[in-house]
Amino acid sequence: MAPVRTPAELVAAARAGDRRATARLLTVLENQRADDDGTASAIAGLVKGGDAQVVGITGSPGVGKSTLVSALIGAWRAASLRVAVLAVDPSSPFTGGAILGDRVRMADHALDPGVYIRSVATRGHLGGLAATTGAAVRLLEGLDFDVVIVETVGVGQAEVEIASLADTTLLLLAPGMGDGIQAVKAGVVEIADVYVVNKADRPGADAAVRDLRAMMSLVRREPYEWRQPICTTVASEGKGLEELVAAIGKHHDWLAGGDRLAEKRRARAAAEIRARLDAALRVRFAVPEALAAAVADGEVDVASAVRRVLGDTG
Ligand SMILES: Nc1nc2c(ncn2[C@@H]2O[C@H](COP(=O)(O)OP(=O)(O)OP(=O)(O)O)[C@@H](O)[C@H]2O)c(=O)[nH]1
Ligand SMILES: [Mg+2]
Repeated sequence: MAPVRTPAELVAAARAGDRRATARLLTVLENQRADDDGTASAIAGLVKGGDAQVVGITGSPGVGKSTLVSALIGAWRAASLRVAVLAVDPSSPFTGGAILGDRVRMADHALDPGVYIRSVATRGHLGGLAATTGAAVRLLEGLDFDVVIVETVGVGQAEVEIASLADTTLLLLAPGMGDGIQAVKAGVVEIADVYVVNKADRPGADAAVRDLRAMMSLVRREPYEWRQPICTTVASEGKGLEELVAAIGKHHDWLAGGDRLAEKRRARAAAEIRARLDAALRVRFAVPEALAAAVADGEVDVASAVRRVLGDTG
């Protein structure tokens, strides 16, 4: 049996492209309890000071996210950048069929030591996406990846959370899905930095771009604010990739100007701390069943119940 490797050994191996070591480190982070982080802290201390470009990709199921991720990996690898992908599945506590599909679509890169792909399940984890994925992103940064891609299906809270995590957030749409309208409803438009109309080989792509333009013209922007570009791609054929990569680079340059990137990093750190704090508080301050019953029966009001849980008798 192979000897157990110390965190320092694992980090050195992961930096050299050993994917099993990277996986091991991520597993340690994932399995840490909300209120206990001895080993995780040791690892965090070893991987300080990375600086990756974090790119979030969200959009409805089947819109082509994983196919685009695979194409983007190809583009960045061609530029000799090390790329890590976290495929987040917010709906499942396990890594299920959808992720299997992801693996198939990203299989081109399976043997490349400069690429690391991992599925992350967030349901059932205290703190949700921000807590689980935030730590993973930071670890990958510290392991000297140049780009960390976070793919998550655009359902519920996940797409808003991804924006707080990523430097640049891509919103993928496909023609004929009525996506433009859906996006407005969900407020996703606010969080996207780059729009991508994928499946441009299908009818309706021009209309989708027009819809997006019309929608954006309704939003007032100050001159110093970022204006989201609209890219069109055929991810399955690698079409439009160059323009998309350029748009992502441009947004990164815009962030890097002024204090915006540092501001984003601070906001990301704060979101992660809040998520973990939330989880830790829930563990520390469990709600007694008798107290819940008392509130349900109207004997105690909720505000008093909260004070009681916090041990605040004053
Ligand atoms: N015609 C066409 N098909 C595409 C394009 N991009 C992706 N597809 C196909 O669309 C299907 C879904 O692609 P995925 O990349 O798995 O989509 P996804 O958004 O990752 O899906 P989930 O992870 O399940 O939400 C696959 O069959 C792809 O081959 C495209 O540009 N044009
Ligand atoms: Mg996918």
